[in-house]
Amino acid sequence: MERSLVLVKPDGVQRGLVGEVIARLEKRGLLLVGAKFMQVSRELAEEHYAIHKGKPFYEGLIAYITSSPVMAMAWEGPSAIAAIRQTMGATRPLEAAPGTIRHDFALEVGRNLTHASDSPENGLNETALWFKNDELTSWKRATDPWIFEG
Ligand code: IDP
Ligand code: MG
Repeated sequence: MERSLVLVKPDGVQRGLVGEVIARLEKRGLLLVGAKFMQVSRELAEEHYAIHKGKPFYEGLIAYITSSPVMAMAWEGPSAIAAIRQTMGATRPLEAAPGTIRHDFALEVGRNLTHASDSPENGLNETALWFKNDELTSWKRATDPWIFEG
């Protein structure tokens, strides 16, 4: 099982797409283990996007992610990292495959609606950055054996 941080970023919240994102991940079979609706501080934004510091879009990215509340979630599943990034689509919406969230609802890279972790290691690190231990729930879903083969 892998774990990913998922954010519905401020544009997704403002546009009423929180439910759409959750519905797609739920229907895919991924398991929700944590969620909170929150305003992102500059400090958290800088830590989360530290890898992008110095890039031309960095200041705009920090302004974007702190501009309005986000829906922060932790999702689990087998190969959750690849599955969730596939459901989100490519970073640039015009390169995202039809049927993905970024294809279906976005046009510009700086307003691409969602964040998802890009490796199992970052999935654990990012969920630890955004959630306290007691904000994550370990649970068995009744349908797990019908979705998870192992
Ligand atoms: P990802 O969100 O698909 O993992 P990253 O390359 O990690 O993509 O970039 C993080 C976020 O930074 C993107 O989702 C997007 O919002 C923003 N971003 C990336 N590249 C650009 C750019 O060239 N211009 C504006 N924003 C960008
Ligand atoms: Mg990324």
